[in-house]
Amino acid sequence: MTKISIIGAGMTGATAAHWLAERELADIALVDVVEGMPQGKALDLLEAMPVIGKDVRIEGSNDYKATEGSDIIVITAGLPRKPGMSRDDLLNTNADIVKKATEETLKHSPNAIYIILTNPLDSMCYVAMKTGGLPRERVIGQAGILDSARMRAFVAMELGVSVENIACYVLGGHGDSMVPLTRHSNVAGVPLNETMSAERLAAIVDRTRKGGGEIVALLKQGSAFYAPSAAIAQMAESILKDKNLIVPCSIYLQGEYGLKDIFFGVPAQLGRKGLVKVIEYKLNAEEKANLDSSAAEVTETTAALKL
Ligand code: TXD
Repeated sequence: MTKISIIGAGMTGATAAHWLAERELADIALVDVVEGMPQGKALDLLEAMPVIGKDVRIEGSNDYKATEGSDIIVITAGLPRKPGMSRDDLLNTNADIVKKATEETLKHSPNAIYIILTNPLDSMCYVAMKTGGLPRERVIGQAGILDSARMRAFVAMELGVSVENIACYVLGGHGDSMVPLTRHSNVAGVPLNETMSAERLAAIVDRTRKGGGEIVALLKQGSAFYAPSAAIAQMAESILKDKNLIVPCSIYLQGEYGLKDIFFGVPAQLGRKGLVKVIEYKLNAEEKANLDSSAAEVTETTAALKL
């Protein structure tokens, strides 16, 4: 049986286990530093399997040995944002956590593909890749599926159309400088800007950019977890089933989009070996300028890492 280990059994990690178990994709190990918590959540989820009719083994542990033989390692360990706190505030605390999680899991699963969630996302991907000495194909950050899904949800609400008909692409860094590409987004093939007024579209773009903060402000503690963890399940499925799904992810760029040496949100094809290919859109000058300024922010944050 294939196996997915999730490091950090908090809101995002545990909810990812839930979505993954529902898809019966792989056995699951949940690891966290809090004593008893990953064990308790894993047992509770395991006891739900007879009800939903899925044969999935789920183990919770405080020991990295539980991750032995994983095909995919998901890292959600870290501290979430508090209201008013930027993603970058979390930088070096979470870098240490991601570093340790990468080192420890690699000992038990030398060939695993890493899906990183911990914020600030693009920089944490860099930490995992550098710490593990991993090829870029095996380190993929989750942000773009979430940001694009938020935009899709807002468009669906605006137009009263099925979410399935709506394709949106949000690229760039996972921060307020993210770049919703309205020209490439569409509703059943109709360009997005032909489906609503420029004002409504601008409002949706703005809400998308601030989508994470909107939830943080509402929850008062913690940050979004349902949508981010659903995105993990979609990525894991494309990898394990070698579906070659193209979704926006944070990928280490080596010249694509004119950018180098940073993790950055771009459309990426995901298959059994992880990253198969970066898809490059033709961008106009404004789109390119927006991506460049988002890239400058990511570069600055990553440069502040004390590795
Ligand atoms: O789209 C995205 N990339 C994101 C990112 C969407 C949602 C959450 N995002 C980030 O993931 C968020 O900003 C945080 O940096 C992480 C985890 O968010 P979550 O909402 O799941 O936070 P929780 O509920 O606090 O869970 C974090 C868990 C918690 O149980 C801690 O005990 C555990 O991480 N933790 C650790 N586990 C293992 N090892 C170490 N060292 C460790 N430190 C903390």
